[in-house]
Amino acid sequence: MSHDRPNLLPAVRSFLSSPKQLLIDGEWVDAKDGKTFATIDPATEEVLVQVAQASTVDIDRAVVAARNAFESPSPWSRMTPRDRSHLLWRIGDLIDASAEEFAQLESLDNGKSLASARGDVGVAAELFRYFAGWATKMEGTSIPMSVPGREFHAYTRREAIGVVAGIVPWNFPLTMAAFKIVPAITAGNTVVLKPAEQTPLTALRLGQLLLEAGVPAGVVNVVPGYGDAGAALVDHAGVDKVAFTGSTEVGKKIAAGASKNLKKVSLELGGKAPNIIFADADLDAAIAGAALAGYFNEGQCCVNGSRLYVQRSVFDQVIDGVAAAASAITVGNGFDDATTMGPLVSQEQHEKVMGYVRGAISDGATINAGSADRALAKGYFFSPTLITGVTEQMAIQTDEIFGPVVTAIPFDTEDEVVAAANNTVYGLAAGVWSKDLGTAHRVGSKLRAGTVWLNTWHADDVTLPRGGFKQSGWGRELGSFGLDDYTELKTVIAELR
Ligand code: TXE
Repeated sequence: MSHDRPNLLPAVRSFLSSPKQLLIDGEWVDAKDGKTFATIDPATEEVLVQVAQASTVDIDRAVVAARNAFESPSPWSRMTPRDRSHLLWRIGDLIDASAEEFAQLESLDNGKSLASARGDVGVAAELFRYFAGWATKMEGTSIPMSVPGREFHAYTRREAIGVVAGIVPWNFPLTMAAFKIVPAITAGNTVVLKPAEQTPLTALRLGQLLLEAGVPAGVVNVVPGYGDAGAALVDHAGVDKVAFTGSTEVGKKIAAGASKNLKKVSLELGGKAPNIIFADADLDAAIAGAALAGYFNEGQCCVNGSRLYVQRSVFDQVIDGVAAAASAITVGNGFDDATTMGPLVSQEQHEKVMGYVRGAISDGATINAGSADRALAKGYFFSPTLITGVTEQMAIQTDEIFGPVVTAIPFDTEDEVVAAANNTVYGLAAGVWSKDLGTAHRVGSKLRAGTVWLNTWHADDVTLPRGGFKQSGWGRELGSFGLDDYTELKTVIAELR
């Protein structure tokens, strides 16, 4: 078996050997046309398992189930906020109880190291527990009205939107599923989740666990499939909101599709984050931070710090340091304890990343660490790569690569680097390294990005909102703002006669 690993848990073996069906209306069912697709082990390039493939007719069944589960007087619509809160908390605990199983499945399906996958599973569990607190705190306000001679009581209510379609990518499969499911059900919506075709396994395992926790039938439906299944959700008249994380290209299609019947849309899209190191920074921390920014999660991260800008007087020192940090990363199978970087997720992604690096070399750029070739003979492995001698016009500098590739350019002045950093269609994340807090905060305020890190990178919490400026998205996820995009605001005006 391609997924054999020496330390595979019996629970994972048993999950892998059971049929992978669609979760619709609380039941595990085959696709109506019986189709399946293969999910590939990126470390071995072999088929891991076959998974039922949803098509338009299955999407319709799932949306109908979600609609029925939403509409009053369903068990879900009658559930009190307190009971929803307890349910969310219970799910968080159940994830923790199966944490190693989730981590192994994620590592097999996505390739990332077990250590990294364990971190993701912890975030998913915490997300359920954080939002458990919000279920009982969806408050409205009482608002005074001024109408001479008449009296009113006006107030607002935050209500669920209805059926939410969650369409997610493959870079953090379990956490991305949780990002969509958790705020949606906290607010009382129901969900149809379409995992990415590359990585459907942990979402299916999560589906099992939600049923086990007592989530009523139809409240969360899980329908693996390709882009056509996602497009069918976007087109479906029974869907009230689409929550998407993925490429900017598909995000535009989703916005256009959803506009036909004006569905609500939230989008978390691509990025090309600038990471700015000033000469007065703590250089050891900045170098380690630049490597983390560029190479965490195999660089397959929308907030990955892929454009490094270094003040000229320390440029060579920082380049040597980041190149050394890149070379110290151990590329290998995610199940090996020594591995700090697993394979890229798919052949497509592997070829895309190699193509960009080859393109940069033919454009005249220099490789300071890594190479343009596959890192290991088998598997979609690619070494962390650092590139200098690039210009702002090169494709490697303008396009989101979504691999462990960092480009570095020297700068002289603050104004010059701010202009270069903002010279992108994206605006998801950015970072500044300087011991001068005035410089750090001032430059941070000028960077057009939804998240700005000062003297750190990838520091995060489920309490913090995230999302993109410009073509990096619409709306914000998580934190206290995370429920806004999953609720409608109703104004109630009562005349006191
Ligand atoms: O993304 P897609 P892909 C970027 C990254 C990567 C590139 C391509 O640069 O190299 O996108 O990756 C579903 N209607 N990001 O092709 O296609 C699809 O099935 C509705 C950034 O994997 O955007 C999957 O579930 N849905 C990103 C999801 O969209 C459609 C994370 C994402 O796939 C659809 C991933 C359609 N027409 C990739 N077409 C981030 N922001 O984190 C596809 N899908």
